[in-house]
Order: sequence, then C-alpha cells, then structure tokens
Amino acid sequence: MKEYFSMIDKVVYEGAESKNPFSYKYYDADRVIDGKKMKDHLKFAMSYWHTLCAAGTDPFGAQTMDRSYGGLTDPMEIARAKADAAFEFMTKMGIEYFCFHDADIAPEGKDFAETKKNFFEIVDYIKEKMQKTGIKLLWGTSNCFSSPRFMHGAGTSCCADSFAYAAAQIKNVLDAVVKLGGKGYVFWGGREGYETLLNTDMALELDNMARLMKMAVEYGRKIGFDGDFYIEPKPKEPTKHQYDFDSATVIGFLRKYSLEKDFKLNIEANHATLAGHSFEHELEVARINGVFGSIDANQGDPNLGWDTDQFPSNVYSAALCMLEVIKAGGFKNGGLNFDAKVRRASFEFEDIVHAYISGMDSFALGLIKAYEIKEDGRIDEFVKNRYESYSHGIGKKIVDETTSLEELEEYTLKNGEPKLKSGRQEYLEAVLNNILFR
Ligand code: XUL
Ligand code: CO
Repeated sequence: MKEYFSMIDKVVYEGAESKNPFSYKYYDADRVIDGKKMKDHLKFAMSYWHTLCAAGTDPFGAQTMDRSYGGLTDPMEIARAKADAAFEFMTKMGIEYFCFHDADIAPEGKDFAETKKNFFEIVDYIKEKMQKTGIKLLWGTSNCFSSPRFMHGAGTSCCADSFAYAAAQIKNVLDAVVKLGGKGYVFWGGREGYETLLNTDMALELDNMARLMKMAVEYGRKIGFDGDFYIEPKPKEPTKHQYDFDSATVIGFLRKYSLEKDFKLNIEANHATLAGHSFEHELEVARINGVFGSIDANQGDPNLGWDTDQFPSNVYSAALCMLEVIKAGGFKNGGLNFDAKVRRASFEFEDIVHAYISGMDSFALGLIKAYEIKEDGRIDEFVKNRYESYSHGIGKKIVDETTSLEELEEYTLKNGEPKLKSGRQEYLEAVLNNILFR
C-alpha cells in the first residue's frame, strides 16, 4: 500500500529532553494519572476534514497542498486513498479515534442515490480498516453547509426541500455511525443562522431546527444509536448570527424543546473566543448544566476576528480546559477532537505530523498540570473559603431557601455594612504560574 507519511514510523514518547521532532515530549499514552491512562483521559481524535481534505485555500488564494494522493483523479479512488492515508496516520501517531462529515469521506454523485451509494461504499472500506487497527469513531456529522443547496440553511432553511435533503443526509450518517460503532453525532449549525431579520422568520426557523433534531433522536434511538447527540455552539461564521451562539444559548434552546436528555455540547475553543468567552468559560457553563460532552480542540488568534482553527499550542489554556474535564468527571462518550488545520504555508504532509505532535503534547502537558493544580489544592481551597459565609448563619439560610426579603431586611438593619474580603486575583494568577512553570 502506498505510504503517505513516510517521514514517520511509529511516533512514541521520548520525554521532554528529546530533540527528535517526531517524538512526544509529554504525551506518554500509557502513563497512569489518577488511576487512568493518559490516552483514556485525553481520547484524542483526528478530524478527517482538516487532516485529509483541507488544501490550504483561503479567500485570497488557491490551494497550496496537494490532496490528489499521488496524482489520482477519480473521486472514489481519491476517497479510498484518503482513508488509507487517514489510517496510516492514526496508526503511526497512536491516535485512537476519528471524526468525519459525510462529505469528507466520499464524493457526491450525480444524484442523491449515487451520493448515498458512494458514501456507504467508503463507510464499508473504513469499517474494515477500523477492524484491522482497532481505531474507533468518536463522532460523525453531516455537511449541510458547503453545497449551494444550503445557502439559506438546512434545518433552518426557508426551503422545505433543503430541509428534507439535510434530513436525508442525517439519516445516512446516523446509519453509518451505528454501523461503525460510533458514540456521537454532532450538529454544528453550519448555516443555521441569519444574515438579516428583514427576510427571516426566526421563530419558525428555530422550531424547525428542533423538529429536525427530534427526528434525528427518534431515528437514532430506533436503529440502536446509544451515544450522545451534540450541538457545537458558534456565534458567527459563516452566517452573521449563528443560532447556536454559545453554551448558554444552546442550553436555553435544548430546554425549550425538551432535547436536553439526548443532547450534550461539543465545545470548540475557537468558537468560545469568537463568542467573547474563554474556552474554560464555555466548558464550565456546559458542565454546571449537566451537558458537558466533547471537545473540538484548536485555538484562534487574538489578533484576528475569525475562526482560524489553529492547532492548540497554548498550554495555559489546555491546562484550564483539562481542569474542567477533570471536574466534569472525564470524557464519557466524548473525546478531544483536533478540529484544527495547518497553516496555508505549512503545505507538506510532514507539517500535519508536527501539528498533531504539538497539539497532543500541549494537551498532555495541560492534563499533567491540571492534576497538579488539583493536587496542589491552593486554588480550590481559596474558592471554598471565599464562599464560606454561605455555610452558616444567614448565608446558610439563603442557600437552604429558608429566608425571605423581610428577614434579610431585618438582618441588614442589625448587621450594617457587609465586611468584605479581597478577591486576591493576582495572588491566584501567581499560584497558577507557580504550578505551570515549576
Ligand atoms: C466549523 C466546525 C465544524 C464542526 C463540524 O467551525 O467547527 O468543523 O466541528 O461540522
Ligand atoms: Co468544530
């Protein structure tokens, strides 16, 4: 079989002192942290689209990366070569999961029947490779945003035929996910949003989106899908206003339409920052509302206002993210998918290897540091003490819900001015640095 990543054999852990660029410096898959192997804490997944399909285009330039897989021209041959390259890459890197859109793995045919045939042919091809390698599917999704047929949206389209087309795609991907033993199906609202309210019936669009999701749940459960459905929040891009703006907005939507039993959130770092939040904020909102599910790991650029989908190298952010994952009790059906692409000028297959090594090492280090933060205990202790006034007296009555405005007025008349303590933010930031860099 043709080799695409000939620069690597098997990428292994060599430790922080190693200068071998094709080795992990921090990711030691079998190292046990708090009773669990690193690989099971992190559950790294490869994104099919960015890794095998993205070719370096941007709004100003043509593709910089050859994705013909050795000069192939037949789309189905390319699809098989992509799968070969994907499984060669994951095997060599020790990545145990992957995620895909229908459109990533197989080409569209002349009509939907042919598209469906192409899709399931490649699904079977991939299934064989999964059986041979033990690599698993983290989640699948449907690309209901690239084709012009979705210019007005899919589940939120003004055109019922576009809605139906999307539903047909979702049905097929759910069949594929079940066939491949996947534990997740993602709804990222590609074009589920609006450009102008002048032409938009927002109430109908949102009701319809929920209808599509309900049908997906109904069908998925009927065919034996026992994993999680996810919504992946994003505030803008490609539409001006995406309906799934952020975690809080999505939680409101799920509760309004009684979807919270089947849905969790897939939180993406760059989407969080686009919404004006930190990554850890979005994770914490999901966690405290019981809908933390999975992660799309990447990072944006603070100087740019769009979704740059860069490989994550910010260990500070990775540590705070992994702290949230630990607090959530770890991944169950979810995992850590690198929804990230190499830069346009990093056009060689070798760059993909460096990108994943850097991303995986950043999160491995993030995990190690998150446990150190937990073990160290200074930050948790501080937070606990900060709210200690709610553990007794009037504070306890407030959290026990056994007081009233009348009683609190009476209390305040006697108590006078509140006696406050410092928030000590600068001290806590120094503690964090002390743990991260010692
Ligand atoms: C786009 C994005 C998608 C989803 C899957 O911003 O994040 O790749 O993760 O459709
Ligand atoms: Co994503």
